[in-house]
Amino acid sequence: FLSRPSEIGVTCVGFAGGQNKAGVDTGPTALIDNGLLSQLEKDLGYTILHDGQTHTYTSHQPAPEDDPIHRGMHNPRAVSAVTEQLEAQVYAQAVEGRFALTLGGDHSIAIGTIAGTARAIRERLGREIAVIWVDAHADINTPESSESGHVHGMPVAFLTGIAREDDLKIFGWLNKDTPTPGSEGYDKLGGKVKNGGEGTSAATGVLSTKKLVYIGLRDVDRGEKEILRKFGIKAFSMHDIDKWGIGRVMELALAHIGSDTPIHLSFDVDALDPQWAPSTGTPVRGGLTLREGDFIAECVAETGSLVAMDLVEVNPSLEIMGADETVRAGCSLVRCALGDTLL
Ligand code: 6HN
Ligand code: MN
Ligand code: MN
Ligand code: MN
Repeated sequence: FLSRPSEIGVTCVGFAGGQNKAGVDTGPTALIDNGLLSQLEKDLGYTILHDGQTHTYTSHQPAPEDDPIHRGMHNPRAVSAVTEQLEAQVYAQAVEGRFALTLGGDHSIAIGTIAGTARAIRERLGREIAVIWVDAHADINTPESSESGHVHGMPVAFLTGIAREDDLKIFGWLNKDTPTPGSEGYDKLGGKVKNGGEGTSAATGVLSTKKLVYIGLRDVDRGEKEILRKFGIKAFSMHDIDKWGIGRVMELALAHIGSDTPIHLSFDVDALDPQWAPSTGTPVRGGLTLREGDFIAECVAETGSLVAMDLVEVNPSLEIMGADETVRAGCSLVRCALGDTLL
């Protein structure tokens, strides 16, 4: 149902406000300076549509003094404004049938990219997307369960509707079209209430919890584990990868999504072991090898259903010795997702 896109719409997001370490905003420039876009163009034959900018969205962001902590979240209005803008940019690419490639930036930007892809695919193909989230972390904290207050640990909660805000300037724009929790027929989490009884463990957001698969998890907060269990979310941890091997895990992950489902791949470079990707804000040892990371991207490419990808959390300013390695690993992941290593 999908033909291989010949055009890639690239969006570079120089944003670091979802966490507290400077430098992740320069990730896109580092990836492009390493030749990523020319590799996609010259070696793989794609047409690249890129405005040549790394967007900082400064005119959309409130001044820091106008963006106080809300429900424990740091920079909530800035992250909301940037992701709302990004949603429209990614939508504009994907709705034209282009592969939407977004270079981050911290992982909070996935609020915008996934919402944009979901809207475009719904409109263009009448289909719900699935998301493969490759990360050391689950990024599914609610503002209340988060210990850090960093929104890059929360994007999945907002996308699935597990976390919600009515304030349009604080992610309320995300659930304009989905029911308000607690309204008639819905429980406090936005889950559909069956036969007037307890709410089911289904939330309503731009992404269904049933269409989400994690790979590479190894640092999941206690509150997040509870959420994963409550909503029955499919997750393959490093333990699962050690046990079954990455080949089997990819078979299971893709089987869960089902064939013929448009896929958005959200790849946090910290899924890789710090040996391969040390220049990232929240490194966790015991991660994927470079080959396992590339293999994941290759398997997703092989489905022919990949419509969008984020590559996030490359922070060239951390670990001066290793920045090059991390950037090269990031470029490799993107090339593999776009079919480079498939014969
Ligand atoms: N990331 N679970 C931690 C938190 O602050 O909520 C870490 C989040 C990391 C987010 O790597 O994209
Ligand atoms: Mn992440
Ligand atoms: Mn992470
Ligand atoms: Mn932790």
